[in-house]
Amino acid sequence: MTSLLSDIDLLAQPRINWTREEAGAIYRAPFNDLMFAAQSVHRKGHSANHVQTSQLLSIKTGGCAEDCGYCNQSAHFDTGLAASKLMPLDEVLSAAEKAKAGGATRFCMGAAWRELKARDEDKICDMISGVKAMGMETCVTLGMLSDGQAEKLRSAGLDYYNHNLDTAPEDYGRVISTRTYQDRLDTLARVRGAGIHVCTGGIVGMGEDEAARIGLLTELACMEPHPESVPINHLVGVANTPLGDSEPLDGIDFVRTIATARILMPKSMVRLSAGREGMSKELQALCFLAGANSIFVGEELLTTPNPEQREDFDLFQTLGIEPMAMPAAE
Ligand code: SAM
Ligand code: DTB
Ligand code: SF4
Repeated sequence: MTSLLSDIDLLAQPRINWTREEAGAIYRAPFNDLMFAAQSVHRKGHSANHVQTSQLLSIKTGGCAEDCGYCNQSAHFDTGLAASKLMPLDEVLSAAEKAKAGGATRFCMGAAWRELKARDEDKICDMISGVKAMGMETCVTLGMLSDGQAEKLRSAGLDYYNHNLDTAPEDYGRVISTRTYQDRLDTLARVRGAGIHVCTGGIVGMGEDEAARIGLLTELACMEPHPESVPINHLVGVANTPLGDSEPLDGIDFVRTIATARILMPKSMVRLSAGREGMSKELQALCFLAGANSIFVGEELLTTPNPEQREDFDLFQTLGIEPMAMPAAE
């Protein structure tokens, strides 16, 4: 076994000075060694059989000015998706009530924006405070933030801000041209500075090479402190987007990505995010064994399908997994 995986107590302590060589050695370790270490690290920091559930809502769909090569919502590609205006508050709150009744503990509101504009700030703050008042955790993903906006969102009751690095810095230009990696890091710094929990991860299965996956994981694992929440998305291929026809990532490589995330960021929640619709229950079970402990529930992600509630309930039953309870209010 690589010496990097032999001391579980050491691995269970977060560190932020990972090198790509170390991350690569973990990623490429014999599968059984990798899984054993990932599950051992997982048990040191998390409950073995509990998985957190978040539910997404697209509060503003389509027509986005960015050109992310994977996205259904970019105005640069003709995906056939109808664009909509910002959803009214009452519709957002009734969707949150439904999500809560279905068992989700966090409600994540996503807008297809390049950045949050001043004219929308108050409306978003009302959505956050309304969802918070229901006792759910709140999360939004609204694109880039400028000075002062994160503080405003935090005051409204925001718990998490999602903003993904998506891929390794050297792979970024292949995927997105309308903003830089540094733009993303700047927004994440604003989120962190305002005392909001950071949710950041990436997408795999968009034709990247193994080095790019390892590079993404290393970037995330060198953030200080580690992001509280790390979504690992598998590309949901969308017709007429530049990356829509990418070859799906081999399942074992996907599990290696999850296991490496778990080991590099031992205390973070690792979310098995987009792409579950195309995954067998055996592959999802391996992801949980590798240390994934969060999923998106509900039949839709933002604009693409997610497994039905019944299927996820059956999966949890089969595996003896309990959904995590709502955390106590802060
Ligand atoms: N516009 C905001 C932004 O990009 O930060 C928020 C919404 S955006 C849809 C949130 C994230 O969803 C992206 O960063 C990307 O990682 C993920 N995502 C988008 N389209 C996807 C797809 N087709 N498959 C998998 N993940 C996707
Ligand atoms: C994240 O990492 N994945 C979610 C959430 N953060 C916002 C979004 C997945 C979107 C999948 C494509 C769609 O449904 O449009
Ligand atoms: Fe816009 Fe976000 Fe889609 Fe990029 S991922 S095109 S920023 S909605």
